[in-house]
Amino acid sequence: SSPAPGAVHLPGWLSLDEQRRLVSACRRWAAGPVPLRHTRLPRGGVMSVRTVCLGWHWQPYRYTRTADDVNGRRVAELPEWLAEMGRRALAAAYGESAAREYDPDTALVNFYDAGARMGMHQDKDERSDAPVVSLSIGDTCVFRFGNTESRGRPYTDIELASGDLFVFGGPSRFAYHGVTKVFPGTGDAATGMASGRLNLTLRVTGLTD
Ligand code: MD5
Ligand code: FE
Repeated sequence: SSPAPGAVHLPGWLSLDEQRRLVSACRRWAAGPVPLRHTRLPRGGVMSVRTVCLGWHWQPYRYTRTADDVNGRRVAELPEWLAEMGRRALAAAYGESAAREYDPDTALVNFYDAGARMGMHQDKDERSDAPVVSLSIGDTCVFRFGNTESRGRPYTDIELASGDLFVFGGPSRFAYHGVTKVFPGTGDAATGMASGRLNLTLRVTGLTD
């Protein structure tokens, strides 16, 4: 379905096997070279979500190649198979011609435990307006999809479940959004996520070294 112009939600787009492979790859990336961590915010806060990045390292509010806020190591490369999965996602959402030109260079992998949330924010550290591909695995969450003007109303609460694809393009690319709740025990342990939620986003940073 399309909850807003440029936004496309395809429930259950990932097969169980694809989910299982993504979970196991994300667990490998979580081990390093830059380990999974709670991102520190510039004003002293710490995010409840834990994150690991590929290609480029995101820290609020910029992308770097080395994780100077964690351990100083260079982030792992974004594998070509994952960029290819991003193109297949774009093909499913927008069609083949949009997909051919899509070349994501970073992935952010977010792990949510039962208490984790993500406050309303815009993703604007990228120097590109290319779409963001979002893949969810594990527990169902409430995703709050807002507007481009403010954190407040109007917004729409959408449940994102295991296997769901969401593509944010066009005017929805810079909408405020967040995760207000995770429902414990709603995932299928066969994915490899015994508890919690995993979200993987593919993005184009528009940066060059
Ligand atoms: C998540 N992650 O479920 C979400 C999925 C993040 C983040 O928000 O920044 O790591 S990505 C949702 C997204 C991306 C770009 C635009 C919009 C939503 N949007 O306009 O709603 O962990
Ligand atoms: Fe975001």
